Amino acid sequence: MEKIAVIGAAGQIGSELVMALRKLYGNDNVYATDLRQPSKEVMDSGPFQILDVMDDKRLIHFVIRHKITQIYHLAAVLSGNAEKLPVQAWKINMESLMNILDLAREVTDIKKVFWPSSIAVFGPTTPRENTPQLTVMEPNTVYGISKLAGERWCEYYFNRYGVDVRSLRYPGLISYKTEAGGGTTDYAVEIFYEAVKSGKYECFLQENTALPMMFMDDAIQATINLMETPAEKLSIRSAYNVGGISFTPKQLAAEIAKHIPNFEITYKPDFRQKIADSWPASIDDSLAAKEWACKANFDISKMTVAMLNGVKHKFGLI
Ligand code: NAD
Ligand code: AKB
Repeated sequence: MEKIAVIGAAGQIGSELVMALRKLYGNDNVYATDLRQPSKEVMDSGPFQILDVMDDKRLIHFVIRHKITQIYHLAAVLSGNAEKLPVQAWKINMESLMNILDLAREVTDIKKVFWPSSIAVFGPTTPRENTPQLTVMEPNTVYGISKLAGERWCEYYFNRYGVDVRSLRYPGLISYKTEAGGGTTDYAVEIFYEAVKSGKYECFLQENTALPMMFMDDAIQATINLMETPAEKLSIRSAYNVGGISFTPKQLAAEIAKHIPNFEITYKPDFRQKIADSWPASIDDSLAAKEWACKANFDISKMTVAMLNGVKHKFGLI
C-alpha cells in the first residue's frame, strides 16, 4: 500500500494536490506536512503534521514511523520572494532538496519522489517562443538558478543512486483555493480576487508581458500522470517542460471584462518585470505529451470562468 508525504502541503499547489492524492490513495494514506497549518479541507480530511523539511533528523523519523513510500516535496521560496533574500532562498531551496534526495537514497521503502522545477530554469538567452525541452539555460534569478541546480541533482541521483525522482517545469499556476506564494506569475491569481472585490487591479507587470500559465486542475492532473507513468517510459530525469496556456496581462484583463464589463486594469511594473522578461513566453511540451500524455484542458476562457466562479464562491457571492 502506498503511504504518501506531501511537504509544503499548506501552499498553493499542496492544498490541492493533497486532496487529489487522498481521493486516489485514501485519506489516511496521504500525510500533509508543512511549517504552518493548511486549509480546513486538508486538516479535516486526513493526517497533518508540522514538519520542517530542513530538519533532516525529524524528517527521517517521520518517514520511517509512517512507512512513507512516496514523497512530494513542494516547500520552496518562489521567484519574487527569493530576490528579496537570495542567500536564504538558495539555502532553503537547495538544502531541502538534498535532504529529500538523500532520504530517498537511504530509506529503501521510498519508491518515488516528486520535486517541482519551473519555467524559471530558462533565462534571457533562451529562445522565448515555444521554448524547447533542451535549449540554452542561463537563468539570472536566484530562484531559477536553484531550480536548474535542483534539476541537475535530480538527474544525478537517478543515474548514480537509482532514486526514482520525477519533475515538471511548471509554468505560472492559477488557482483560487489558496493564495499564490510570492512568485512573478502571481498577478494572474491576484487579478481575479481584485476583479471580484473591487472591479479593478493594478498589475505589477507590463501589459504585453506574455508568460506560460496553467490552471491548477491541469497541473495536478499532469503531476499525477507523470507519477503514475511506468519508470521505463520516462526519458527525462531532470524535469519535463509543461506548457498550458500563454497570455499577457492585457489579454487576461480583456477576458475578465467579458464577465465584469467595468473591470479596469492599470500597470505599475516593479522588480518582478525584469524576472518575467527573462522567462519564456510559451513552452513546447511535445515530449511530455508523447511520453506520458501531458495535456492541458483549460484555455484562457475556461480558466477565467472557473476562477471567477471559484473566487465568488469563496467570498459567498454565489
Ligand atoms: P507556496 O509558497 O504556496 O507553498 C510552499 C509551502 O512550503 C508553504 O506552505 C510553506 O509554508 C512551506 N514551507 C516553506 N518552508 C518550509 C520548510 N522549511 N518546511 C516545510 N514546509 C515549508 O508554493 P507553491 O506555489 O505551492 O509551490 C510549490 C512548489 O512548486 C515550489 O517548489 C515552487 O517552486 C514550485 N512551482 C510553483 C509554481 C506556481 O506557480 N505556484 C510554478 C512553478 C514551480
Ligand atoms: C513564480 O512566479 O515564481 C512561480 C514559477 C513560475 O515558478 N509561479
